Amino acid sequence: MDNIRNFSIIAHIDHGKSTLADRFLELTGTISKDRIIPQFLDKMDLEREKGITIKMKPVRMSYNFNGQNYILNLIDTPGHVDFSYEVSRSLAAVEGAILLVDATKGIQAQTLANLELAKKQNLIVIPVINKIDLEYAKIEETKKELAALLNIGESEIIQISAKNGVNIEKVLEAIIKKIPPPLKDNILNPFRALIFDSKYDPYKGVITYIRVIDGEVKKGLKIKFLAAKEKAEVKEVGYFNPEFSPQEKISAGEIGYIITGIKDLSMIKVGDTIIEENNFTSLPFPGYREAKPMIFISLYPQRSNDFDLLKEALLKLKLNDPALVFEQETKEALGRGFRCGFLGGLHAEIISERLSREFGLDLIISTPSVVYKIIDKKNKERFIYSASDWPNPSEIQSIEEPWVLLEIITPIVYSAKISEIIKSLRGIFYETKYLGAERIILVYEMPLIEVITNFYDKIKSISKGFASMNYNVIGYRASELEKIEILIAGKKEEAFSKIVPKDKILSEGRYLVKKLKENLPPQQFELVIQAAVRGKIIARETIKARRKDVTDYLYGGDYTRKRKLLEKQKRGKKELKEKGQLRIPVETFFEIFRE
Ligand SMILES: Nc1nc2c(ncn2[C@@H]2O[C@H](COP(=O)(O)OP(=O)(O)OP(=O)(O)O)[C@@H](O)[C@H]2O)c(=O)[nH]1
Ligand SMILES: [Mg+2]
Repeated sequence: MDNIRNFSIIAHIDHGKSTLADRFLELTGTISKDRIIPQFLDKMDLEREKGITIKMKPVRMSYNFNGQNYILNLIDTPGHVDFSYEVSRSLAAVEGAILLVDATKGIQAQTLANLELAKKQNLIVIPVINKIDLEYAKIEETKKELAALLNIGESEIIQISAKNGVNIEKVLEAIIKKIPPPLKDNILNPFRALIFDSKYDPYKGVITYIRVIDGEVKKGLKIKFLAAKEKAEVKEVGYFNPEFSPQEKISAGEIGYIITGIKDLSMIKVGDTIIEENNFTSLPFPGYREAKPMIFISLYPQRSNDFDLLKEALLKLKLNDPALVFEQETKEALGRGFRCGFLGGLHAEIISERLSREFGLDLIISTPSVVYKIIDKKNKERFIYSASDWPNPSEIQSIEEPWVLLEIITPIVYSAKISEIIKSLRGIFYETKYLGAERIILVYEMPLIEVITNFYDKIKSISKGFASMNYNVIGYRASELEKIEILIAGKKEEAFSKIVPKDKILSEGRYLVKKLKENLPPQQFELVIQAAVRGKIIARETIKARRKDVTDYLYGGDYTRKRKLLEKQKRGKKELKEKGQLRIPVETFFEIFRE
């Protein structure tokens, strides 16, 4: 047990976590050099297409240092702000974290946010500067910033190139020397483990990812889940190699998985504690704080028969992504579906894509919405999660929407342009703070809805990728808002309804119909698209009737991938055509929501 080290790699997005993990896998011989592909642990289709990590990934490695063999349990984490729940969960399973900073970018918003998470868990932090091979790397400056942030000497910071494999051994040495091994005495206690992640497997049922805190677990052990109050028998235990690798047992201090054959999806909760069945004294771990959804989207199956499939799919995805929340709802125009809560726009897009790809579901997806507070004429408070539930204007006395305190770290040269955008999105200046000589932290107050819909992409592109942001909800504020409704071929399409500030009705209405025109698949007949407010038409576009092959129009972009999609979604398409209904691919919805 003295030779075990458990650690995560944390950083801002793209700072090189998964690339560093590649070098660890190589150097420890976990994966042979000829089998390594860049970002080896990013296995999911969507991770590879988007070039980002979405899920945390545990992997067990063994490494010989000074004649001693060590077990290194690594958890690679995502850097995008929408997946910070993955980071916080991984940190509860380890004793230390590598804090990686890209030398060309310096400290960024999620460097700070993730460091905070690590500190809260009292983890040992190993500071590492990456990408020193790049010509424009600002190594000295970054070192200064990081030393000041952590209150340490600059000599403690390791400089590496994860891409070229420079100084990786030094990081492994620091892990072994600085991060403490798990507590020794715990091995004598009865078995107790924390569930930090889980996954559904069609053959094996639920696979729970655990950090064993006390005792050990073997096949045949009778266990119980404390919060869920359920019992089960262990069918298989193992390590992450990174594939599931069955073992005789896993013991205190180790990270691994157990399979119990449970198929009831609502039974296993990430953050729950597992103990031996006949143990009545062990206490539960504090568990995880619940993820707090920021935006809501309604998902409806395009074929009403798919409702049960959608429900099952959401339950399965929730096992793998506890930040997803959902609740059943019924709407006149759309039938039975789910109101889903997400941590941000990318999170919503990823889940919707996974529903489509992994479960072959065709979905109707509503415009992303925050939770609006409406005081009606009878002085009653109502919370509205979707534009389609917006009350009749005659019933509304006042409206409030959530606001955030927004912090943007940017090189000073881009700050004027960024401030301009923020102001156009109703932002109110709060303060600026300086970070070194060339960078600044802009602090603004802004409506949450403006922050979570494409704002990040905008400031990224303006700042050539150098600006980063973080935000916290500060409460509700009064707003003047209106609902824009969309009519396609004269029929109201509730999914596209949107709540906008009163003074932006016209520009938003025009923009929405134009966006729909550009993205909707043409039909056999001319299609009129209209935007209306309080029953009055404010904008209009027409899509000409289609002539040629539908598939050309249905999908833009990469043809082979779309082709595969098409195969998957064939089921039921004919039925829709016969009914003359629009069929819209998942990515088209998000294309339309993007500004
Ligand atoms: N030149 C150079 N590029 C690097 C280095 N390390 C990583 N990169 C590149 O940086 C990009 C992002 O690397 P990733 O390893 O995916 O970054 P990440 O931190 O895992 O990203 P997320 O998981 O999405 O947060 C890739 O294009 C890498 O090739 C390095 O040391 N030098
Ligand atoms: Mg990654």
